[in-house]
Amino acid sequence: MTARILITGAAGGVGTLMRPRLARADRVLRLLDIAAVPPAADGERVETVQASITDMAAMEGACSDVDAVIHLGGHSLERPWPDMLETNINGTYTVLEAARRRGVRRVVLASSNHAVGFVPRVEGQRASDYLFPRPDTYYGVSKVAVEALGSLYADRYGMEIICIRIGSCFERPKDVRMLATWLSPDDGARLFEACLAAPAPGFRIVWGVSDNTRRWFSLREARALGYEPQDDAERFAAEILGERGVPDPADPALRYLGGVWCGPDFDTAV
Ligand code: 15L
Repeated sequence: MTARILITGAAGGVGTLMRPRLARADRVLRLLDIAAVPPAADGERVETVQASITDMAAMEGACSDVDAVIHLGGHSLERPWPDMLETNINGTYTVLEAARRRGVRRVVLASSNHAVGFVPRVEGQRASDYLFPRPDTYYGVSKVAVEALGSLYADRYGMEIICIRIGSCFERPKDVRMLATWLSPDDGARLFEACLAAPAPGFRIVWGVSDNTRRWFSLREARALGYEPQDDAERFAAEILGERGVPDPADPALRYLGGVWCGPDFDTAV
Protein backbone atom coordinates (compact mmCIF):
# COMPACT_ATOMS: atom_id res chain seq x y z
CA MET A 1 0.00 0.00 0.00
CA THR A 2 1.25 3.49 -0.81
CA ALA A 3 1.98 5.65 2.20
CA ARG A 4 1.88 9.42 2.15
CA ILE A 5 4.29 11.31 4.42
CA LEU A 6 3.99 15.05 4.99
CA ILE A 7 7.33 16.81 5.49
CA THR A 8 7.19 20.41 6.74
CA GLY A 9 10.16 22.69 6.15
CA ALA A 10 10.87 20.59 3.09
CA ALA A 11 12.79 23.35 1.30
CA GLY A 12 15.10 23.90 4.30
CA GLY A 13 18.51 22.41 5.01
CA VAL A 14 17.49 19.10 6.55
CA GLY A 15 14.38 18.83 4.35
CA THR A 16 16.44 19.17 1.20
CA LEU A 17 18.87 16.50 2.39
CA MET A 18 16.02 14.14 3.30
CA ARG A 19 13.93 14.52 0.14
CA PRO A 20 15.90 12.10 -2.05
CA ARG A 21 16.77 9.85 0.86
CA LEU A 22 13.20 9.28 2.06
CA ALA A 23 11.87 8.62 -1.45
CA ARG A 24 10.48 5.12 -1.93
CA ALA A 25 8.49 3.42 -4.65
CA ASP A 26 5.61 2.73 -2.25
CA ARG A 27 5.55 6.24 -0.79
CA VAL A 28 4.39 9.73 -1.74
CA LEU A 29 6.20 12.63 -0.08
CA ARG A 30 4.02 15.68 0.44
CA LEU A 31 6.56 18.49 0.73
CA LEU A 32 5.42 21.66 2.46
CA ASP A 33 7.31 24.88 2.99
CA ILE A 34 6.62 28.61 3.22
CA ALA A 35 9.19 28.98 0.43
CA ALA A 36 8.63 27.47 -2.98
CA VAL A 37 9.50 23.78 -3.00
CA PRO A 38 11.30 22.60 -6.16
CA PRO A 39 8.75 20.68 -8.25
CA ALA A 40 8.76 16.92 -8.72
CA ALA A 41 11.49 15.63 -10.99
CA ASP A 42 10.66 12.94 -13.56
CA GLY A 43 9.50 9.83 -11.75
CA GLU A 44 9.65 11.45 -8.32
CA ARG A 45 6.56 10.67 -6.23
CA VAL A 46 6.16 14.09 -4.71
CA GLU A 47 3.38 16.59 -4.00
CA THR A 48 4.34 20.18 -3.17
CA VAL A 49 2.50 22.65 -0.96
CA GLN A 50 3.54 26.26 -0.37
CA ALA A 51 2.08 27.32 2.98
CA SER A 52 2.96 28.50 6.46
CA ILE A 53 3.03 25.99 9.29
CA THR A 54 1.10 28.61 11.31
CA ASP A 55 -1.89 28.50 8.92
CA MET A 56 -4.35 26.03 10.47
CA ALA A 57 -6.57 25.68 7.40
CA ALA A 58 -3.56 25.03 5.17
CA MET A 59 -2.10 22.56 7.65
CA GLU A 60 -5.38 20.67 7.98
CA GLY A 61 -5.46 20.40 4.21
CA ALA A 62 -1.85 19.26 4.12
CA CYS A 63 -2.55 16.61 6.79
CA SER A 64 -5.44 15.08 4.82
CA ASP A 65 -4.82 11.48 3.74
CA VAL A 66 -1.41 11.47 5.36
CA ASP A 67 0.03 8.49 7.28
CA ALA A 68 2.66 10.40 9.24
CA VAL A 69 4.20 13.84 9.55
CA ILE A 70 7.88 14.75 9.77
CA HIS A 71 7.91 18.29 11.15
CA LEU A 72 11.11 20.10 10.23
CA GLY A 73 9.58 23.54 9.64
CA GLY A 74 10.58 26.62 11.63
CA HIS A 75 13.62 28.78 12.24
CA SER A 76 16.80 26.75 12.56
CA LEU A 77 18.98 29.49 14.03
CA GLU A 78 18.62 32.02 16.85
CA ARG A 79 16.09 34.78 16.15
CA PRO A 80 14.22 37.40 18.20
CA TRP A 81 11.65 36.01 20.60
CA PRO A 82 8.50 36.96 18.62
CA ASP A 83 9.76 34.96 15.63
CA MET A 84 10.38 31.91 17.80
CA LEU A 85 7.01 32.21 19.47
CA GLU A 86 5.09 32.49 16.23
CA THR A 87 6.94 30.17 13.89
CA ASN A 88 8.53 27.51 16.06
CA ILE A 89 6.09 27.30 18.95
CA ASN A 90 2.75 28.31 17.44
CA GLY A 91 3.78 26.57 14.21
CA THR A 92 4.37 23.28 16.04
CA TYR A 93 1.06 23.61 17.88
CA THR A 94 -0.65 24.15 14.53
CA VAL A 95 1.04 21.13 12.93
CA LEU A 96 0.15 18.84 15.84
CA GLU A 97 -3.42 20.11 16.11
CA ALA A 98 -3.98 19.81 12.35
CA ALA A 99 -2.55 16.28 12.44
CA ARG A 100 -4.87 15.36 15.31
CA ARG A 101 -7.93 16.80 13.56
CA ARG A 102 -7.12 14.82 10.41
CA GLY A 103 -6.45 11.59 12.30
CA VAL A 104 -2.71 11.40 11.70
CA ARG A 105 -1.38 9.32 14.56
CA ARG A 106 2.38 9.63 14.15
CA VAL A 107 4.41 12.84 14.12
CA VAL A 108 8.20 13.06 14.18
CA LEU A 109 9.36 16.42 15.56
CA ALA A 110 12.72 18.03 14.85
CA SER A 111 14.09 19.11 18.21
CA SER A 112 17.70 20.10 18.74
CA ASN A 113 20.72 19.72 20.97
CA HIS A 114 20.10 23.37 21.84
CA ALA A 115 17.10 22.30 23.97
CA VAL A 116 19.77 21.09 26.42
CA GLY A 117 22.62 23.28 25.20
CA PHE A 118 23.64 24.52 28.64
CA VAL A 119 24.27 21.01 29.95
CA PRO A 120 28.02 20.92 30.69
CA ARG A 121 29.94 18.41 28.66
CA VAL A 122 31.78 15.84 30.73
CA GLU A 123 34.88 14.42 29.07
CA GLY A 124 34.48 10.72 28.42
CA GLN A 125 30.72 10.70 29.14
CA ARG A 126 27.84 10.68 26.71
CA ALA A 127 24.81 12.84 27.42
CA SER A 128 21.86 10.59 28.19
CA ASP A 129 18.48 10.53 26.52
CA TYR A 130 15.68 12.57 28.15
CA LEU A 131 18.04 15.14 29.67
CA PHE A 132 16.08 17.79 31.53
CA PRO A 133 15.83 20.96 29.41
CA ARG A 134 18.60 23.54 29.70
CA PRO A 135 18.10 25.62 26.56
CA ASP A 136 20.91 27.86 25.40
CA THR A 137 18.92 30.38 23.30
CA TYR A 138 15.35 31.42 22.46
CA TYR A 139 15.72 28.85 19.68
CA GLY A 140 16.54 26.25 22.35
CA VAL A 141 13.50 27.33 24.38
CA SER A 142 11.36 26.90 21.27
CA LYS A 143 12.63 23.32 20.91
CA VAL A 144 11.80 22.61 24.56
CA ALA A 145 8.29 23.85 23.77
CA VAL A 146 8.20 21.63 20.68
CA GLU A 147 8.99 18.64 22.91
CA ALA A 148 6.42 19.73 25.50
CA LEU A 149 3.72 20.03 22.84
CA GLY A 150 4.66 16.59 21.56
CA SER A 151 4.37 15.17 25.06
CA LEU A 152 0.94 16.76 25.49
CA TYR A 153 -0.40 15.41 22.21
CA ALA A 154 0.92 11.94 23.04
CA ASP A 155 -0.57 11.84 26.53
CA ARG A 156 -3.81 13.70 25.92
CA TYR A 157 -4.70 12.25 22.53
CA GLY A 158 -2.73 9.01 22.35
CA MET A 159 -0.69 10.15 19.37
CA GLU A 160 2.75 8.66 18.66
CA ILE A 161 5.32 11.44 18.89
CA ILE A 162 9.07 11.11 18.53
CA CYS A 163 11.27 14.15 19.16
CA ILE A 164 14.74 14.02 17.67
CA ARG A 165 17.36 16.17 19.39
CA ILE A 166 19.34 16.66 16.23
CA GLY A 167 23.07 17.25 16.60
CA SER A 168 24.44 18.83 13.40
CA CYS A 169 22.88 17.54 10.19
CA PHE A 170 24.95 18.68 7.23
CA GLU A 171 26.64 17.02 4.25
CA ARG A 172 29.84 16.96 6.27
CA PRO A 173 30.97 18.23 9.69
CA LYS A 174 32.05 21.87 9.54
CA ASP A 175 34.18 22.21 12.69
CA VAL A 176 35.77 20.27 15.54
CA ARG A 177 32.57 20.16 17.61
CA MET A 178 30.73 18.59 14.72
CA LEU A 179 33.17 15.67 14.78
CA ALA A 180 31.14 14.78 17.89
CA THR A 181 27.67 16.10 16.99
CA TRP A 182 27.41 15.23 13.27
CA LEU A 183 24.34 13.44 11.96
CA SER A 184 25.18 12.38 8.43
CA PRO A 185 22.34 12.86 5.95
CA ASP A 186 22.22 9.11 5.30
CA ASP A 187 22.02 8.36 9.03
CA GLY A 188 19.41 11.12 9.33
CA ALA A 189 17.27 9.27 6.80
CA ARG A 190 17.88 5.98 8.65
CA LEU A 191 16.72 7.62 11.86
CA PHE A 192 13.57 9.09 10.28
CA GLU A 193 12.80 5.68 8.76
CA ALA A 194 13.17 4.08 12.20
CA CYS A 195 10.84 6.72 13.67
CA LEU A 196 8.25 6.00 10.97
CA ALA A 197 8.48 2.22 11.35
CA ALA A 198 8.79 1.67 15.12
CA PRO A 199 5.79 -0.20 16.48
CA ALA A 200 3.82 1.74 19.13
CA PRO A 201 6.59 4.15 20.22
CA GLY A 202 4.33 6.34 22.36
CA PHE A 203 6.33 9.47 23.26
CA ARG A 204 10.11 9.42 22.86
CA ILE A 205 13.01 11.81 22.90
CA VAL A 206 16.06 10.50 21.05
CA TRP A 207 19.38 11.97 20.04
CA GLY A 208 19.96 12.44 16.33
CA VAL A 209 23.64 11.70 15.80
CA SER A 210 25.84 9.38 13.78
CA ASP A 211 27.98 6.77 15.50
CA ASN A 212 30.87 9.22 15.72
CA THR A 213 34.04 8.08 17.48
CA ARG A 214 33.97 11.39 19.41
CA ARG A 215 30.19 11.29 19.96
CA TRP A 216 28.85 13.31 22.91
CA PHE A 217 25.33 11.88 22.88
CA SER A 218 23.73 8.55 23.79
CA LEU A 219 22.38 6.35 21.01
CA ARG A 220 20.53 4.04 23.37
CA GLU A 221 16.99 5.31 22.83
CA ALA A 222 17.43 5.88 19.08
CA ARG A 223 18.76 2.33 18.73
CA ALA A 224 15.81 1.04 20.76
CA LEU A 225 13.58 2.49 18.03
CA GLY A 226 15.48 0.51 15.40
CA TYR A 227 18.02 3.10 14.25
CA GLU A 228 21.30 1.60 13.05
CA PRO A 229 23.76 4.39 12.28
CA GLN A 230 26.47 3.60 9.77
CA ASP A 231 28.51 6.80 9.56
CA ASP A 232 31.30 8.24 11.69
CA ALA A 233 32.59 11.82 11.41
CA GLU A 234 36.07 10.55 12.21
CA ARG A 235 36.80 10.16 8.49
CA PHE A 236 36.79 13.99 8.35
CA ALA A 237 38.91 14.45 11.49
CA ALA A 238 42.34 14.85 9.88
CA GLU A 239 40.97 17.35 7.38
CA ILE A 240 39.06 19.41 9.97
CA LEU A 241 41.81 19.39 12.57
CA GLY A 242 44.20 20.37 9.79
CA GLU A 243 41.99 23.32 8.86
CA ARG A 244 41.04 24.37 12.39
CA GLY A 245 43.87 23.12 14.58
CA VAL A 246 43.61 20.85 17.62
CA PRO A 247 41.21 22.54 20.05
CA ASP A 248 42.13 23.71 23.51
CA PRO A 249 40.02 21.55 25.89
CA ALA A 250 39.11 24.81 27.68
CA ASP A 251 37.66 26.24 24.46
CA PRO A 252 34.16 27.54 25.38
CA ALA A 253 32.86 25.90 22.22
CA LEU A 254 33.54 22.53 23.83
CA ARG A 255 32.41 23.33 27.37
CA TYR A 256 28.68 22.83 26.90
CA LEU A 257 26.64 20.58 24.63
CA GLY A 258 25.39 23.66 22.78
CA GLY A 259 28.90 24.82 21.87
CA VAL A 260 29.30 28.49 20.89
CA TRP A 261 25.54 28.99 21.22
CA CYS A 262 26.23 29.15 24.97
CA GLY A 263 28.62 32.08 24.67
CA PRO A 264 27.66 35.41 26.27
CA ASP A 265 27.87 37.19 22.92
CA PHE A 266 25.79 34.71 21.02
CA ASP A 267 22.71 36.53 19.81
CA THR A 268 20.37 37.05 16.94
CA ALA A 269 23.22 38.14 14.69
CA VAL A 270 24.07 34.54 13.81
C1 15L B 1 20.80 23.32 15.31
O1 15L B 1 19.80 23.07 15.95
C2 15L B 1 20.78 24.22 14.14
O2 15L B 1 19.53 24.20 13.49
C3 15L B 1 21.88 23.92 13.15
O3 15L B 1 21.97 24.99 12.25
C4 15L B 1 23.23 23.65 13.81
O4 15L B 1 23.78 24.84 14.24
C5 15L B 1 23.09 22.65 14.92
O5 15L B 1 22.03 22.91 15.78
C6 15L B 1 24.37 22.50 15.76
O6 15L B 1 24.32 22.60 16.98
O7 15L B 1 25.40 22.23 15.16
